[in-house]
Formats: sequence, structure tokens, C-alpha cells
Amino acid sequence: MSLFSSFLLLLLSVSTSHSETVSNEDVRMTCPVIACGSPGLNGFPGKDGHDGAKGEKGEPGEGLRGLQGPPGKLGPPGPPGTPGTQGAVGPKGDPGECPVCDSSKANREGESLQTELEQIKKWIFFFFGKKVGKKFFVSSNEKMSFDRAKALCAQFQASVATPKNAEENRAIKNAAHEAAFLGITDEENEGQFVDMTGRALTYTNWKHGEPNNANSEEDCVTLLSDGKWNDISCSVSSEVVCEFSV
Ligand code: FUC
Ligand code: CA
Repeated sequence: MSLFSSFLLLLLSVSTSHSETVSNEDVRMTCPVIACGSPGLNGFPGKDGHDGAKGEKGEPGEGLRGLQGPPGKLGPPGPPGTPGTQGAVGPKGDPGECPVCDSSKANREGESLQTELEQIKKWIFFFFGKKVGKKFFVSSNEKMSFDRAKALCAQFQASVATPKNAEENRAIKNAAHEAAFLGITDEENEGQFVDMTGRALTYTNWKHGEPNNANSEEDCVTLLSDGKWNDISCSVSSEVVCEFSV
């Protein structure tokens, strides 16, 4: 192609790119001298432009929802809640049972027991013992040392018999079967005989020649069958008469 033809083609191309609305007639009119050829072919499309700005988020899709998973593990216990309000007052309970509180009932039962006790005492006095005033004497009917004699009487809330006068001495003699320990010793001070509470004697009934502290070992006292007293060793076995308060 000649230089002229190339120029002509370029001219046509520029003209077409400027305005596609220009008609062939217009081209003819602009080419009064130079004979115009047929219109050139369209050029290639231009390069892609830059990416546009990001669009807004679309609506959620409408696909199928998956199955619900299993429940999760139990969480840690929460802090204790605030105390609730006080409940209403409950109904009145049944009356309690208190025999001791029921004075009339307690009195009746007490009187009944007292009557029964007095009757039992009478039987015991009649069959086993001797009573003088408010003292009641009962024999052990078995022999033992003075220490065992004291323990035996104490077991019955009693003490070894201690005559305070001739009447009590006689009652003890009648309760005993043979020589029996009395609640009298001089263990603390030789020759100073005292009762079980440590008090000096106000009544005595020694046998003639007694107390003699034979062999220097006689700190206890027995009531002989004639009612007289003899000092004797505390370790010998002897009957004992216990004295009760009634
Ligand atoms: C008298 C008493 C003694 C003892 C003895 C067998 O000597 O004084 O205590 O009983 O007899
Ligand atoms: Ca003696």
C-alpha cells in the first residue's frame, strides 16, 4: 500500500472513531476533492477498564439449613440466688405430752408409788430388820473385812451401823446373829474412836477391859452378842449391820 493510501485509511479511521453518527453522505460532503473509498472496518475493542467499587452485602441465601447439633455440656453452677421471702406461719402443732408438767397426774402417780414403797419397807422391817426411830438396821448375814463391809452398805446408800444410844445399840444387837462390825474406828488417831463422819463418839458400850488394841492392831469395833463392844483388827472377817435412813 502506498503512503497516500495509508494516510487515507488513517483519516477514515479517525473520522469514524470521532463520531459513529457521521453518515457516508457526510463523508462524501467532506471529501470534495479526494475521491472517498468504502468505510473501513471497526477496530479491535479497547482494554478492560479498572474494577468498580465493592457492592453492598447481598441478602442471605435460601439454601437448606443443616440439622441441629446435640446439646452442649452442662455449664458450671451459677452463684446462689438471693434468699426468698419468709414463708407463711404454719398451722399450730398438736399438744405435746409431758407427764411431769401435768401436776395432778404426776401427783397421783407419786402418791401411788409412795404408798407402794411404804408397804415394801414394812415387809422388809418385819422379815429382815430392826427399826428405831428413823433408823433401820439390816445384817449382811455374811462375814467380810471392814473395807468390804463399808462398800457393801454404801452399795445400798446405807452406812455401817453406828449406835448413838442404848436403844439403837439394842436394835443392832437384835439385827445381828453374832459379832458384827460397827461404823467406828481409831485408824486416824490410836485410842481416839470416831464415827464414819470423823465425829467423836457421844455414846459407847465397851466391854470391860476394852478397847485394848490387842497386838497393837485393833482399829475397828464389833458389837458382841451381849451388846458390848470390843476393838478388833479391821482385816478380820466379821458380820456387818448396815444402817438406813427411813
Ligand atoms: C481379847 C480382845 C481381842 C480379841 C481377843 C481374842 O483380847 O480384846 O480383841 O478379841 O480377846
Ligand atoms: Ca480388843
